[in-house]
Amino acid sequence: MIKKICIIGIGYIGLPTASMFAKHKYDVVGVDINEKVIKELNEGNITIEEPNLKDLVKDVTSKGFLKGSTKPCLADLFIISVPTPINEDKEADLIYVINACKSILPYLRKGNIVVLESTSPVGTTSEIIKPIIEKNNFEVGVDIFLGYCPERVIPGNIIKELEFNDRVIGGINEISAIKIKDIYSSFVKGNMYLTDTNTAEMCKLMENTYRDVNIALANELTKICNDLHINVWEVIKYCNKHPRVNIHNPGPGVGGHCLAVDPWFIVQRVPQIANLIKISRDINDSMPIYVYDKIERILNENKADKVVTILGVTYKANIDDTRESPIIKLINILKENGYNLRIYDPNISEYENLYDDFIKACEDSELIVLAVDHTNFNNLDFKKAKSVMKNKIILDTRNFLDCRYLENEGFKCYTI
Ligand code: SAJ
Repeated sequence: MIKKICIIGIGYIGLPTASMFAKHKYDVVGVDINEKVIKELNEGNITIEEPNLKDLVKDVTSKGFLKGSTKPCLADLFIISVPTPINEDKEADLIYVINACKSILPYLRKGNIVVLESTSPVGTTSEIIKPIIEKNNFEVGVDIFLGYCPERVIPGNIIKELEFNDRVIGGINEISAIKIKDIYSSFVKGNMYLTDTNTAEMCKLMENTYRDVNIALANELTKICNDLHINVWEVIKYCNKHPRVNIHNPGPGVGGHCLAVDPWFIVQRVPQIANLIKISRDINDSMPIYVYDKIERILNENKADKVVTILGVTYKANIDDTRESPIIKLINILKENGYNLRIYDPNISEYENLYDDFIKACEDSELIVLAVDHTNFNNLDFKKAKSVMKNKIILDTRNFLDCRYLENEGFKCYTI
């Protein structure tokens, strides 16, 4: 019987997962090397922005089902949910996974279950985690049950998707997979499909790669349409009326800790085969410079100075996360080229040249660049902004704003 769960890494995925188990009355300890995160957690607070997470954490910590600690402890189930970033050579840095695994060794007992949740290159569970556990003289699959059980949740809707999305669970052997499914079924209402660890690891990588490659196709289509003077948004709209076509949205690039990272884990393993995946990454990475070139052309065309307002810094809409954000790359390119920037993003609290007032961020500006499609940007007072701007130009990189309305208001509108 599983009673106690120890989760190593209580970030964007670990904390919601820990909270879900705690909600179902398991005795959960969330472990993190960040003392501030632990202190806040033990006071019932969270340090990340995610809808409904705050209330859930308050509830389970106040009832004593979830506690924070900087050290692991004895438990029945250990879940490793730490970051797997890429290094400069675009290879997975597994140091956090390795350290997390080593940190639980003194607490492992016969019959325990170990689950890796972190997105990892194929082979991580069987070739890296398993040998570390075996060093403690355990027979993995018999004494210790081991598997890979990645999440599939979208930031902004994590709590709901943790519960309702299907999962793929890879076990080091069948009994491990079955035991992991049993425990996750305490809160997962989606289907859970059982397989081996390498297959589950490849599924996780390929799901995000699928999306990245499709976005690359949309971004390449944008470049082609611009060259041929066709409106890409109209092309996409009509193509997607086909019952088996779903062209994704082009934009200023792909960010976040998943799509911009995971495809590289496949490329690193089979660089001679993964050509489409690599080229898609390169296309998506080229978008900030593509938007920069567009900004340059617009300003030249309108004989305007390099004073630009950027709306949005996060890697996508309605979140507070700026990791791998293509907008930061765009901002850096603009700065390197002598631009005077005014940045407005109510979802973040600190950034160079960040204004907390939209109208102030538009003062003397020559051009507004809509970089992120935060829903509340729909309510911005562009009429008022117009009165303080020098040139009344807008570049909408997401096809988000109502250009017809803005043009009626006297703006000149561009899209990518
Ligand atoms: N983007 C586009 N065009 C699109 C869709 C997205 O340019 O048509 C951009 C976004 O602006 C953003 C980036 O792609 O910069 C990634 O955003 P996203 O919403 O596609 O994905 P993430 O990274 O927030 O979450 C993904 C999800 N994976 C898939 O949808 C296949 C999520 O389900 C995963 O759980 C998550 O990665 C993860 O943790 O791996």
